[in-house]
Amino acid sequence: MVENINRSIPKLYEAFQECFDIGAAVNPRTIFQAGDLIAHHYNSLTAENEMKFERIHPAEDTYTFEAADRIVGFAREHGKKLRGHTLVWHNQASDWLFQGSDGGSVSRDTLLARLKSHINTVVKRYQGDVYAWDVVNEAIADEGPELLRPSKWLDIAGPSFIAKAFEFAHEADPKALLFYNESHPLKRDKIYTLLQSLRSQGVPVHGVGLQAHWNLYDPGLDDIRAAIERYASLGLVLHLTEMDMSVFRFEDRRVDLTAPTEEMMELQARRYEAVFSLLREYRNFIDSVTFWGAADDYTWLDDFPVRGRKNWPLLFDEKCQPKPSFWRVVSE
Ligand code: 9MR
Repeated sequence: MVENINRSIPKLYEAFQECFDIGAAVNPRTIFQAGDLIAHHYNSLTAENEMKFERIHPAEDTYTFEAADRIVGFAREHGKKLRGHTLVWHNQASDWLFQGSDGGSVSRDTLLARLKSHINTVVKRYQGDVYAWDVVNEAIADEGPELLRPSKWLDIAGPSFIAKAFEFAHEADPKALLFYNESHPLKRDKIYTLLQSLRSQGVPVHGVGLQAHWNLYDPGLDDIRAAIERYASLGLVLHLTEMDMSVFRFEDRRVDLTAPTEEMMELQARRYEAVFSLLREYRNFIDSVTFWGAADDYTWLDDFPVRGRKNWPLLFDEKCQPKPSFWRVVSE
């Protein structure tokens, strides 16, 4: 256990009670190592990897629910909301899904039938626990004029795999809120185009997830504001689904730091303060803000974009103690 938490400090989620839920992405290791911190400060949880295709459905007739079930059990025990992540992604999708019995590419009909069966099984299993699903994750092209990113989903099933996924999820759990989840605020026009087209076809999509993997310098507040306004104009619910604030610029590959500098932590506190003050302004549109981790003892950024380089992107430090960023965010 790394944590020894101070229960007399404000609960993070209570500081935002009038605005939106405050969530954390968790995994079996963090609910074990930092369970008290998670239970104290966050009122919504997302499984970081445990509900993804590859993890939960590694072979056509094999489902591995144990790790996801453990997270669902923790959420139940502590009365936390749960966001489901994620049903369709180009990444962490099992290879068998796209292969036919002859080893070649599967047909469109078979792929869609497999998708339906997967979504039906997973969504029904967590019906009543998971109130919102990231149904499709990062389907939009990172660059260039194309709307959609090249993927096996797109190659085999064509663009309608997106609408199909939402339809299957809605059929499996008509009460679940269904989200399209994407990364960068600069993709906002493409996201808008995709969502508008889904809405005009009557596809059951209820919300946009804005991931928010940001750093001390980028993106600018104006871009964040513009993205929020654009999505809000669609009349959809907005969730910030994967927030963190790396201390490095994306291009910065230096590996010489063993602890964050004071200057970095001050800059981070100012950024978080400014970001949360912006989010409060849009509280009528934003229902949930989830951090992609609970505390700096574990973050996916320790392995990205430089494997093994420590990062300190969250509101609590490696010992689960509140950082300057925490104080600035709760005392607004
Ligand atoms: O945090 C996740 C990390 O542990 C996995 O190795 C990685 C696999 O690509 O996925 C990370 O989570 C991603 C999330 O599911 C979707 N948006 C981007 C996140 C960071 O890569």
